[in-house]
This record gives sequence, C-alpha cells and structure tokens, in this order.
Amino acid sequence: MDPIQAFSEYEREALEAIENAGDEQSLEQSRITFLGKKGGRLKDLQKLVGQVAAEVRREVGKAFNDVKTRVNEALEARKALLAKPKATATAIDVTLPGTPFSTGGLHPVTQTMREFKDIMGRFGFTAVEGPEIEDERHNFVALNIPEAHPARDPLDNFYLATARSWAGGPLLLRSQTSTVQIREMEKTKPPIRIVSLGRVYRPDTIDATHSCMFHQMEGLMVGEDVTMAQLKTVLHLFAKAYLGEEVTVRFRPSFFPFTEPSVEVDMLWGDDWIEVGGAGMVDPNVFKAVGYDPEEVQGFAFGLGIERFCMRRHEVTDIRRFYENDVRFLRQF
Ligand code: FA5
Repeated sequence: MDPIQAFSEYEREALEAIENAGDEQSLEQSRITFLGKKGGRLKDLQKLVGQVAAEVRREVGKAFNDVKTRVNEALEARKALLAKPKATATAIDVTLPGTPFSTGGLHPVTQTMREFKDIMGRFGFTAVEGPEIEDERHNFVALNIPEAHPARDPLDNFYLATARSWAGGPLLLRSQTSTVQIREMEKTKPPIRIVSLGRVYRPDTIDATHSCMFHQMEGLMVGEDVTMAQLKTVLHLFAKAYLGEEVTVRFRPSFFPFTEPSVEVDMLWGDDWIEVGGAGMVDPNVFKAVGYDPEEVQGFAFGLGIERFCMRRHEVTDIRRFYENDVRFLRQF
C-alpha cells in the first residue's frame, strides 16, 4: 500500500472522528483509536515508514510526522472547545424560578382621588386644578372671610414668611380647596359644575384624624335652579358610590362664611360618626366678589376630607399611616 495514500486516508478518518466527537468521552475514544500508543492506527502507519526504500524514507517520514502533528492539533483544539462552558442559548434552565422585580404602586390617597374624579365625572362634574400657594383674596377675601376673622390668624395658617403676591399681599399654603371655587368663577360664566382635588395645609394638632397636610375634594355647582336638595342628593349618591349602599350620611347645621345655609357632613363608622366635610349654598357675597349677580344665580359647594373617606373604606384607624411611608402598609392598597 502506498504509504502517502494510507496517511491521507488515516488523516481524513481521524479528523472526521474528532470533529464528530460530541463530548469528552467520545473524543478520548477517538484519541485511543487514532493516536493511542498501544494498538492505535498510528503504530501501523509508522511501520510503513520503515518498509519504504531508503531514498524516499526521509520524505515519507516527514509526511508521517506532518499528519501526526495535524491530527494531534485537531484533537487538542476539539478538547479545548468541549471543555468550554456551553453557549448561553443552550445553558438556560427554564425550570428555575424567575427573578421577581418589584414595581411601584399608586399611593392610596392618589388611588382615592382618581376614583373620586371618576365618580364625580359620572355625575357630570369636571375636574379642575388650582395652585397650592395662594393669596389672601382666593383663600379668604372672596370667600367672605373678613380681615378680623379668626380663620385668618397666622397661627392657624402656613403663611410664607417673605413671599408676596403680585398685588403685594402675603402668600400662604392654601388651607382649603374652596380657593378653586373662586378661581373657577373668576374665569367662567355659569352654569358651572366642577370638582377640584388636592392638598391643603393647616397647622392643626396632629392626631388619628388630623394631619397638617391633607387632601380635600371641592365641589361647586352654579346655575339658575340649584338647590340644597340637589346638594344633599349629590353627596348621598357620592358616598354610596364610593362606600356602598349601606353607608349612612347625616347633615348637621353649621357655619361657613362662604355658604348660607351651611352644613357639616358626617358618616357613620361602626357606632361613631366621623366628620367628612362641609357644604352649603354659596353665599351671595361670594357671588358678588367674582362679579356674578346673586339675584340670577344660585349654587352649592362642598369640601370633603379625602383621607377620611379612604380610612372609612379600608378601615384605617389612624391618618398618620398614610404619611409614614411604611411599605408594609402601602402595599395593602
Ligand atoms: C372646609 O375646609 C370648607 N372649605 C369646606 C366647605 C367647602 C364648606 C365648600 C362649604 C362649602 P372644614 O375645615 O370643616 O371645611 O374641612 C372639611 C373637611 O376636611 C373635614 O370635614 C375633614 O374631613 C377634613 N379635614 C379638616 N381638617 C383636617 C385635618 N387636619 N386632617 C385631615 N382632614 C381634615
């Protein structure tokens, strides 16, 4: 047999076997077959080198060595490849549990405000916004709260120490959302049907039902035939829409400078009544302050404490829970 032909046949078969070895075990098997010291095919080829004529022995010997080197190299290369970690695509273990990641959630008060807007939207009230930093006209004067009124006491409000309004008067953090009634009437003509939800600030003593920053929903309806009966109906329907049919609401005669007559709104919670808002028929002086003719229009207004409704629905007995940023509490909503 021509030794050169035998070498190339051997090389082709060896390289094919190495290439096809799918794991280290079968590669080792190929190594024993093709390169093994005892009984490997290399040994037979080496014998051929000894049998050729002396003048070509050198050349045949070189060809033998070259083949041996190439097969050895191929084996090493394949070994290194099989030892590498598998490509990621085949290394994913789909049976492993996933890595959970936490998502943020809306604060319960934000959720409540969204639901309030939704409910009032169904009753035909459009949501509008007003600023949290106010001047005295919108927080007091136009709301029929005169200069000497105790509600304007600096100890009962967060006045901003240095800031002044464009008209020169002091500015304060609004103490009620009723400011937005004035802003809305200043820029539109009746009929009006709006709600405004947002933060208000008061230096109240903090306890289970009082915070110094809380949220209110203001409602205002102005037209030619707006009545106290409609006010009561809207508030009853609203409370039922948010808390369910079984909720009990009561109205107590009260006083606000900007409404006449005025009521306070309470809700039954267990055996106790909790005050949730104030309301009444818009005072003629308020209409005059915004340039409306009180002989031609009437209106009702209300201001509800948003946290207190949310507390009642979710059985939260302390308003401070909303503002402690305790994730264990916030996660429940
Ligand atoms: C007012 O703020 C009036 N502007 C409401 C109003 C609007 C009356 C329109 C007439 C017409 P009052 O101060 O009672 O009213 O507050 C209304 C509601 O806000 C309270 O019933 C209560 O639910 C909530 N509230 C008041 N103070 C606090 C506080 N410190 N912390 C949490 N909620 C409060």
